[in-house]
Amino acid sequence: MEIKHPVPAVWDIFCKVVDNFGDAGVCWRLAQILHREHGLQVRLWLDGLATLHALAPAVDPAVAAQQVEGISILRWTADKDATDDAAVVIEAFGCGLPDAYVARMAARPRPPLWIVLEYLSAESWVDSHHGLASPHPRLPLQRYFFFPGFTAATGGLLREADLIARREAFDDEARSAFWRDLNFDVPAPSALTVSLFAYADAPVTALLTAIANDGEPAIVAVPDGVLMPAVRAFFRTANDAARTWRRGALEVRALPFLPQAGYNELLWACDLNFVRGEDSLVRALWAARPLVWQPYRQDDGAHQRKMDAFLQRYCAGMPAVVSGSFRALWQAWNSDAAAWNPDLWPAFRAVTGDLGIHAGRRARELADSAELAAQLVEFVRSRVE
Ligand code: TRH
Repeated sequence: MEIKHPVPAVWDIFCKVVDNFGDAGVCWRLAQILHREHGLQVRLWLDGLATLHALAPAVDPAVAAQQVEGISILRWTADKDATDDAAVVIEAFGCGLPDAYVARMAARPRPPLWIVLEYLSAESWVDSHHGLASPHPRLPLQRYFFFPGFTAATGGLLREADLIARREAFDDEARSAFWRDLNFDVPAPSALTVSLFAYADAPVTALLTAIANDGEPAIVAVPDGVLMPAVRAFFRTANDAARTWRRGALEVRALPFLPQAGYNELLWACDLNFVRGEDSLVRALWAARPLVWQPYRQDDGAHQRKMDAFLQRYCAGMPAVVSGSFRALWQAWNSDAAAWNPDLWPAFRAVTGDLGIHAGRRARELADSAELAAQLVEFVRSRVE
């Protein structure tokens, strides 16, 4: 029988909120899985507690040190040093660690394992970079680069152990309860339900116009955020209190920004999900529904390469006629409004049934691969033996 070496119990995760929700969202999810499923003591050092509060309302943004769901959440400010008894230190998205903390890491007889958690990408170079070590330029320390990804050569994707079972148990009754709890009518079965989460530069007006003109009923649910000005402008209303607007076949519902668990349910309750950045993309994949992704825009065009690489992987095995309509809508959604033409939406809508089957297949394949937090734990185990 294989005897597994124990994994050190105390882990620090350092995270800076650059902007948006993804950095905090990924770290919070990772912290929860490490604690709940691997029994680890996790401290999350975060500079943006208000962002985490939006995702996890139990977190009090005014409290510098608190325990939520078994995880220590510590406000991280530039002038404040971190205590340093962790055996594993995760630097999320290259946010940097406090200088004094790093110096003490190097001074310890057995320095902690320093892991840089990187951004998700489907690009092929990730396979050969995952797990590589890089020596610190001045101190006797190594940093290991851990890449999330879609192949067996990468760190995989975050997935709670019970996620797929919870999604499968989310039946019609749960779906109806989801809408009622938000004080909305249960959508008619004939309506296509769509969740819409995107950056402010997405061609929202073009999409809403296309859906309104389509003639087939659709309900678009928009969590509170940067899209609301464009939605209000589309309906020519400044009424902040309104929660539902209609034009033609289109109904738009203004949702609150949901806690992370509620956002899962929104994705399960909808027939089609528009997502952005990193974490909501992964959530949409686990939701096993058709999806449209807007990657986080980067000045050097890296987002376009990321999208192309993802599309290449995701569309493998998709019939050409389906992938043609699918890719066309994705490209237009990631361009400006001038790239839209009236055929895009009807062509996409016509293939949503096929896209649903494909999404189910992809979710099953991905769920057969090793999960990110579990791989991280094994990575640590293999280096402390
Ligand atoms: O918020 P984002 O745009 O974050 C981005 C990306 O992570 C990007 O990689 C990073 O470089 C940039 O920030 C700085 O998108 P993302 O990653 O999908 O994170 C959104 C989080 O918000 C995710 O955890 C889901 C959650 N969410 C809710 O909990 N409730 C909601 O109502 C919505 C819309 C999202």
